[in-house]
Order: sequence, then C-alpha cells, then structure tokens
Amino acid sequence: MPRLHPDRLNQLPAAVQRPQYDRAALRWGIVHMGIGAFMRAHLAVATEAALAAGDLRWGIVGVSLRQADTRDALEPQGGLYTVAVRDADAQGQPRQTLQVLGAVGRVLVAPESPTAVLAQIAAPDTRIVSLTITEKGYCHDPASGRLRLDHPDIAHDLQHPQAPRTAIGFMVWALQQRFANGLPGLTLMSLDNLPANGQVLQGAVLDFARRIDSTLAERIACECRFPCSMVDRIVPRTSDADRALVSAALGCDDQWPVMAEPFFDWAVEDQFANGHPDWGYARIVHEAAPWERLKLRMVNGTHSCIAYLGAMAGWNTVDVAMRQPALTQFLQTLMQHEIEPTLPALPGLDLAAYRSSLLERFANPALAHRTQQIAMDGSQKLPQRWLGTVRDRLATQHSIDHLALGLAAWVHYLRGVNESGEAYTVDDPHAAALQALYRETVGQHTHVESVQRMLAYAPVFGDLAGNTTVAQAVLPHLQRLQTLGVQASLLA
Ligand code: CS2
Repeated sequence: MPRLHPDRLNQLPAAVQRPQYDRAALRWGIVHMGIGAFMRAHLAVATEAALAAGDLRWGIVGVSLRQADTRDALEPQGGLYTVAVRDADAQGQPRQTLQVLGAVGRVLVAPESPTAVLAQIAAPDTRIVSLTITEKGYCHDPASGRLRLDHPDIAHDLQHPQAPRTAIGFMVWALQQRFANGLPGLTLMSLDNLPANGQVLQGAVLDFARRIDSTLAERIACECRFPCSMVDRIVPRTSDADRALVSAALGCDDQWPVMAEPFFDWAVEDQFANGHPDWGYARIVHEAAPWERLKLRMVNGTHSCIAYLGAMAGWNTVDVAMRQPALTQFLQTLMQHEIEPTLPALPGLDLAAYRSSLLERFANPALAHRTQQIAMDGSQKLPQRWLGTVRDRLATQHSIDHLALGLAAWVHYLRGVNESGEAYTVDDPHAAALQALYRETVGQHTHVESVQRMLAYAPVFGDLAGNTTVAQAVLPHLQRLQTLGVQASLLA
C-alpha cells in the first residue's frame, strides 16, 4: 500500500476530510512540546480549522522530548496524519469518520537536535509554545506544585543552556535568546490535566529563570502570558489494529493516526502575548479554574477509579468496565453525592446532563481505552483528581466513602498483580518508593495504622498525609478488595 503523502491527498476517498489550504505558505506560529496523540487530536484539530479558514500564520512545529518515533513516522508522510473519530451507531456497531490533518509541518526530536528546538522557539514567527508533557513533565512536587530544583533533569538543564532536556529548560533558555535578538515574549500554554496548569507552568518557568538571572525572570514575567486551560477529549493510545483499520479506509498507509471520541471540549483563558488562531472549538474564558475543577474531578476523577478497579478486576478497557452495572452505579453515586457538591456553579451547565453524557462517553465501545494506560502515573494524578475533593468533603464533614474506595483501589493496584494473578508493571515516577511502602505496610497487615502509614506518603498526600479519617474510610474497602475482590467491594 502506498504511504499517506501530500502528493496523494487528491486520491483519498471522498468522505475523508483533508487540508485544502496551501501548506507551502504556512508560517510556524506554534511550537508544541510533547507531540503525543492527545495534542494531535485536540489542539491540532482546532488549529487546523483556523488554517482552513485562511489564517496561515499558525502552522505547528512539534517537539518530541524523548523518542524519535513520531518524527520518523510523520516525516515520510510530509507531516500528514489521520484523526479517526470513533463511536457506535444506533445498533451499537463501531464506526469512524476520518480527517487528514496538515497543521503539523515538522517534528523536531529534542535529544537529537536541542539547538534546533531552541532556535524554533526563538524564531520571529513563533507566538505560542504549547505543552502536553504530562503531569510529571513539569518536574514539580505534585502536592505543593513547586518546581523541584533537585530534579536531576532540572539540575542538568540549569548547567546546559545549549542542550536542555526538559520543556521548562528549553523554554527559558530559548526566551533568553529571543530577548537577546530583540524579539518579544511568548504565550506559554499548558494543555495538561493539572489544576491552574498555566500557573504551575509560570511558577516552574520563573523559578528556573531566577536561578539563571533575575532580569530574565522579570522580563519573562512581564512579557509572557500563561493562560490556564481545561482540555477534554478521550484519546487512547493507537494500536497496530487501529493503524491497519485507518490505512484500509484511506487506501494508503498511515503509520501514525490518532483515535478520538467525538466529544471535544476546551476552555482557555484569554491571556495571549501575541494573539491566537481563531480556534472555533475553544471557549475563550476569563477564568478557567471552574472548568478545570469540573473536568479534573468529574472526568479524570472517575476515570482513575475505573482504571484501578478495572485493572485489578481484569476489565482491560474502559468500555468493558462500563458494562459492569455495579461499577456504573458506583460512579453515578460518586459523582452525584461526593464530587458534584464540591463544584463551583457554572452558569448554563446542567450537571446531571454532564454526568450522564460522561457515562456514555466512557461506554463508547469503539475506543478500547486501556485501563492500564489511565492507571499510569497515579502519584501525579491523585492530588488533582481525588484529593482536592477529599479535602473539600472533610472540611464540611461530609462522607468520603466512595472516594475512599478509589483510594483503596489505587493502594491495592500497587501490589502489581491483578485478581487473576497476572503481574503488571506499576508505571509511575514514584513506583519504587510507593511499592516498597506498600510491601512494608498493607502488604503485611491491613489495619488502620498500616493504612495510615501507606497514606502518609507526603509527595502525593501533602497535608493529608497520614490523616486518620481518610485511613479509617479506606480501611474496610482495602480489606474487602484484598479478600473478596473488586466486584464484591462494589456491591458491599
Ligand atoms: C485519562 C485522560 O489517561 C488518563 O489519565 O484520564 O487522559 C483522559 O482521557 C482525558 O483527560 C479526557 O479528557
């Protein structure tokens, strides 16, 4: 099968949407750090619409901070790739609509050519640096939100202006070059699932810059903008079967397509240093915080519950887990009675409708989103997904019983073996410490003191570390998970 390529765009089946604008005339207004599947199905889709409407200033240069796989796959395709939007028809049969995108012109691989990445950020046409580097990419302490100056990559980057490793290092050293060349600041826009993601980014960038030169830090503070944002679209990792299915439908080989649900949401603060594309898909808002809280607690909070319970029960994908009535009942109650009362009012938002549409999104049978994928990096995710809600509930002396089952499932997951006795790797930057703690505490005996010691891990739990009320709430769930399993715990 021939490869997807700009020369073959006119041979694609008529139903496939494709770029109709002049890609040769694109300018590179956006540099995106962390060009993974999510960004290619989210920011790139919204930006593609602006390019299609004729504003060609916003082509995207992607940066991979580690691997070369995205560059290696996209380069022979002239940057083209397919977004397959998947759901099921009225009979429950999976279906997809395909769009080939042209917004990503080039991908740079940071470890291979760090100076090219610095030069791209420092280039006159660049206006926005956007980021999807995952929670751990900010090299911050998840509980406090501060940049970890003892992080080995941050320590390295402070010493290596020409060859940084982290997104933070790249941005600050490139901004120094920009200012030296007489160019203005940039919009630095985080699209990661962190509360106040713009502020976390700003804090990390300024902490890093201050270590280099206080004038540089002041200039960045003055000339750059750090909009906070809420992003929402389920984008599972692409499998070989997905690649084959998309290529067959295109009639040519796309090595790097992305799969997404039809749902798309994005609220981004109106804080831009040098304008932004006309992202018709985005809500440009004054304050993103209420949207972030809604999304992180409802979507990601429940997603992580599905992930840990599902991974332990052997429900390998989210849609399979959603076929368990005990689980969906649990999620309903968790949202309605424990999460929703902690959410700020959002004018025009019908929470009950949001909740039921979320359950439908999770049940989408065409996505095959793996529970193990969502389970990764729990140490980075728990604070914003569950612990904020826990704090709010405790402050008003309300029950945290359902959140406690989620926490118990996360602890149980650290065991590294599911209910069928299958071992898996706990993929988390804190895995070694957390699994050692698990073995010393609840891996031995499960009583309130051992649970309390397990939940005393400060980098995750912060001021909740060792909290007795939390430990008491988690204890019966963990005991049931360890002895009776997931299904029985949900029914208890
Ligand atoms: C998921 C998210 O992998 C995860 O942790 O919870 O990627 C989730 O699919 C998105 O945030 C949905 O917008």
